[in-house]
Amino acid sequence: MRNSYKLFFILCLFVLWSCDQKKEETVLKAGLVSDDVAVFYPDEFDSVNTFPSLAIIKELSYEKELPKEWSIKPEFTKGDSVSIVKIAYPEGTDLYGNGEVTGPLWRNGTKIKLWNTDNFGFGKFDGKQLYQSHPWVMGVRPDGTSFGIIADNTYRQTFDLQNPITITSEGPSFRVIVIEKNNPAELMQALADLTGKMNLPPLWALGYQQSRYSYYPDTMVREVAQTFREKQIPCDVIWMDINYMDGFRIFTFDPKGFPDPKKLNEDLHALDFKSVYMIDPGVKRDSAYWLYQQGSEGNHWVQDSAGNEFNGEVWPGQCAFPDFTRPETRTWWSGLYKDFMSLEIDGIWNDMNEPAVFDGPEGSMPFSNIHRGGGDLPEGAHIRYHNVYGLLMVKASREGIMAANPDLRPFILSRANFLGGQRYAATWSGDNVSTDEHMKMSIPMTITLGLSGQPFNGPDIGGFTGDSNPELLAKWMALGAYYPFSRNHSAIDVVRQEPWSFGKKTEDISRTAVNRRYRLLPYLYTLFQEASTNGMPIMRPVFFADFKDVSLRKEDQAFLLGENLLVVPRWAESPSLPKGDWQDVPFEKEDDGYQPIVKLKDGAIVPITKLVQNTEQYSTDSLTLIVNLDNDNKAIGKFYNDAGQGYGYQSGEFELMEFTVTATDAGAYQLAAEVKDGSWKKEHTYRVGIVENGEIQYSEWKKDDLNFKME
Ligand code: NBV
Repeated sequence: MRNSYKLFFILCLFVLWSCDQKKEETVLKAGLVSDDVAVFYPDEFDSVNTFPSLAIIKELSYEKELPKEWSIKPEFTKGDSVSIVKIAYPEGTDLYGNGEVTGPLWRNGTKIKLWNTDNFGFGKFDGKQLYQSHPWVMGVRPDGTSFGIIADNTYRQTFDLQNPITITSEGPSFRVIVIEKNNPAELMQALADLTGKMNLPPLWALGYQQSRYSYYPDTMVREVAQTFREKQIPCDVIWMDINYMDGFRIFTFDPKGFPDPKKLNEDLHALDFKSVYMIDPGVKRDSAYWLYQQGSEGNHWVQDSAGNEFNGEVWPGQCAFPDFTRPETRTWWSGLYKDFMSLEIDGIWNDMNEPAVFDGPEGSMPFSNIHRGGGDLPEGAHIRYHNVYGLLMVKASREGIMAANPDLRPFILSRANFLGGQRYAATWSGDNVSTDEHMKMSIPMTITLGLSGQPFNGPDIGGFTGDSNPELLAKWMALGAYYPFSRNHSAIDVVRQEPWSFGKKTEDISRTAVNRRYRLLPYLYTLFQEASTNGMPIMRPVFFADFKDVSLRKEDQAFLLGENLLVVPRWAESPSLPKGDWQDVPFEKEDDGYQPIVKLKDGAIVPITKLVQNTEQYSTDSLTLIVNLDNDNKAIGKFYNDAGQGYGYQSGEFELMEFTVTATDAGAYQLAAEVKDGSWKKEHTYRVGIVENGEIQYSEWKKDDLNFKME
């Protein structure tokens, strides 16, 4: 070999070697991003088609190498046009999560598909494919230590929860994030750090809400509102479903049924009601419709694979669909809410945003449709963006509502969403059925969404499709008082199911239930504030009361509301309840046999307030502290309070208090009410109710009288 050739050969080898070194240096396959969060990249990791993550809000850069003892390690393989991840876990681990799912709380052995689907009555695909996607599973080991797994991609994928867990995505290779924590509560907070928290909603959104598909015309809306006030059943919100629109054209009003929506909303406000209106994504393909014209001029529509406007059938007929991956389209969409909200509308309901397309494959768009992207989102096929269509829609809706009403907290309810979607909207579980089975299943469904990052959710109370009946509605209203989102809603073709629709008995049971919710508002609002700051679910599985007690791991009839209340429905069969001296709270003098047994934790205090008919009347001037003294004769509880609306709380206009009640000697108690945070210094008077053996004994606490005697 001539010398020059030799030199060239050596040079080539050197270049190859140094490239390889560089690869070694920069492409770490797994590493810690913090002490207990690891990220794993497959060999063929495809950043172009999986980044940016729409679930994760944190930059995940390696801090350290993965420690040798790290136990939950994904293994990546490629199949026939699928990317597969297998994750083995120790036997005896209990699995939870996966977002919106039918079936039990305990997820071991289940298999679901993540492909947002309009699933009427949960009847399609055996109910294993619903409206939202949460590529998230958590495992709780017998000793309570917990891990969480995020498959950080948006493609259509299945989660098969055997051992190993198999995640099969119809997309390119994606990264997997694994969290390790001491217990599931810490895991929840870590999930919220990564995917974001729900923002504190306006207080009115915590009230009981009444809906139907549809109240029409507006006189019916007024009548329903009036009836709540006459019958003294507390209620905060009336919902307007699609029939308020003119021929199902979004952002319009039916001239006959809803001739003056502003006046309607003002009248509702005069009765201290709020109004929420539905907006779907499909825009009627109608050349005479201003919104369709605007969308076409702005080039805002999702395209088919040939680059033409895609049309599909929804309520209004053939529709075009905004391409929410485009920043310009999101800005346009946001802007539409300005005039709409100026009609004194309080909240927005985004439905059908899977998106549902009646004449499309599996009830949606063809996989090959094009979303053009922009900003940091690359162009991609529908199979990539389908599962986040709803998330991007509600992100834009939220921005629009906030711009329209900068001083008010937004409230949006969305049917479709994705892991992390709690940042933008609350949710409900779609079109359930008026059966005992669906009522009971709503408990694990609500809990599971909470364990998947979405605390603000609940089902249609009474059931959406199929006729409800007096007994079912009574049971469901009694339970519904404890859902984070508490709304009665029903389909167009079923019997009416307002609380009074089935006669006095159901009405009375419903009233008692809703009364309880309103009395519990100080506690409930404190839980919402907690969820908005640290991501803790509002409705929690019973095993959160004792992470090490494995006998609680499958319990999904009873549930916890926050840390201090345990709710046991009357129909629960041999529920597994936590150990300890949980005491029944006797809310009413007489038991109607339907209200769940509500138990207060040992050593805990729950603040409640006087009964009001809506949150406009909410007052915390005089609080009742329900107290369950522990063995040391002590109890502690928290209370959060702010204006219930607006953003003053972000600059300190709130009070976060801690109450301590101590029994000093026989029958004498001391109350300490300490402001822990916030600049508010409100005057409160207190009544202390000590619960013991199903009895409650009240005592007034007068100002400057820190020691008081029980009466
Ligand atoms: O807008 C009508 C309904 C709505 O009431 C329901 O809550 C959504 O889940 N919507 C679905 C469309 C059609 C239901 C058959």
